[in-house]
Amino acid sequence: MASSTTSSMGRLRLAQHLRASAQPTAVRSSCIATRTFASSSRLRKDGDEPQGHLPGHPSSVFLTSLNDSFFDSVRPKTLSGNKNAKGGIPTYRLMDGVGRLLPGVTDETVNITEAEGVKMYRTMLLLPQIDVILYNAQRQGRISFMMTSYGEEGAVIGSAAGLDGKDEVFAQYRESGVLLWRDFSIDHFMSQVFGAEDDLCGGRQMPIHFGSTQHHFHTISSPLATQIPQAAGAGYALKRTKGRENNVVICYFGEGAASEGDFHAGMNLASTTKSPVIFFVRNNGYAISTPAAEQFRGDGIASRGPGYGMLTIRVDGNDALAVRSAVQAAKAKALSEQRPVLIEAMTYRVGHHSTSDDSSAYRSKQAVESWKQMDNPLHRMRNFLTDRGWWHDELEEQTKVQHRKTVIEAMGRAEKKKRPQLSSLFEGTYRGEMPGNLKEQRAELAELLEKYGSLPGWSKEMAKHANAGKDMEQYRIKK
Ligand SMILES: Cc1ncc(C[n+]2csc(CCOP(=O)(O)OP(=O)(O)O)c2C)c(N)n1
Repeated sequence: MASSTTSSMGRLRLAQHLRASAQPTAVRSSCIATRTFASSSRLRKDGDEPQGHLPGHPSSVFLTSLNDSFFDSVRPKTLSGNKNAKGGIPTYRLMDGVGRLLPGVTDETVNITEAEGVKMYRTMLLLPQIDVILYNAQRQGRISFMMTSYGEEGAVIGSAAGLDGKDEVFAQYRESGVLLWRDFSIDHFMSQVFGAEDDLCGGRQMPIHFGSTQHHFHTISSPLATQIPQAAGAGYALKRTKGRENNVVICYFGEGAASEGDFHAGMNLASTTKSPVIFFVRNNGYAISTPAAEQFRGDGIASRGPGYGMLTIRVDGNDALAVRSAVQAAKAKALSEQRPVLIEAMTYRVGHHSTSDDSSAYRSKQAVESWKQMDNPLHRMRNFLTDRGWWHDELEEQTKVQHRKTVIEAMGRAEKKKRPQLSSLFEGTYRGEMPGNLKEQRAELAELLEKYGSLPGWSKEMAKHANAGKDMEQYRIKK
């Protein structure tokens, strides 16, 4: 029995030897290494063996303890040895809750001029003025819909300030501050919201669903996460376009949108194509009425970045200066390393989700009030500027009064403007010949206008359009 076992072992070894000698050298040596490891593995402790031989992951350390082998979190390298690290992904910030620089942070670290700091704060102050006026306008039935930026002024303006005006923006809907930072005129803003004749999107979009080619701001889509794969594609296009080597794409979305399939598709696409895209997630605590704690079990959205092999940073979204620095650094890395970067900005949605929402149904008014006080992005920026002698109470008052006047006057002008002529509804989507189905729909509308156009409701609506709907007459089907 013993001798037959020995001889069969001998045959096995001979067969292994013959197989190994028939293989290329690299494979042969890996077989030998595997046998050596197998024979001495009893003497080793978990983790001793640094080199595995797993297809696709040769550097994975081997463990034999099941308990140690499961994991549900990732830790940045910088945390090893940091005694304060109690777990969780760390957050980058420069200012404390009232706008003083943190120990170790100097003006050189912040690296901002008076002009830029003041422009940031002025733009941050413009957002709540627009918000309050348009929110009320919606309540009065003057516009159909509105979404505010309350509480997220630091994340939006800080990120805009970290970019160049030609970096491509793919926004969700709560980032109109990026356009304002890029000097999008308040008249264009209002024309969009009121669907006026001179709206850059031809009056076809819901209010605050902006788009502006000149400002490199791609038109917003309501279905969540639509912009994420688009941004990945645009990033790939940028890296292949001569003359755009210094530009990146920034893609904004909420933590709620990160639960969409398109989030995963877009992240993986940007990562595998090594495209210079900054994925900027505003984690504001809610997706309408669903709190973040009920949306996912991982450590925020930042924990997903390493899963896509993506450089990732979590930043205090209410510290506009930290957000600006994080975006600047992310842009530099995205360009020099040709890879996407994920930024998770931790903030709080102070306003209702939209004019179709009443947040008191799912959170207490006291909680909102306390978040408004705590780490308020406007207060922190104001204190930072005031400490340097760049801002004072009088300027604050003047700016608020001026912003209010500018917004109200622009709203008045937009409200008086005609809507686009009706036939333009069918134009602009296709460059060449209009498809037959659109022509049919246009003819059908022309017929309906012929039939009902003189009724009071119809004629009142038509009077709001340029040409009062007369441009549609040419599309009636000739009988
Ligand atoms: C595909 C899709 N599903 C659902 C909605 C309805 N919806 C609009 S906004 C929103 C919440 C989004 O939350 P988040 O992404 O966190 O952004 P926030 O509004 O908080 O800024 C939902 C569910 C939608 N627009 N599109």
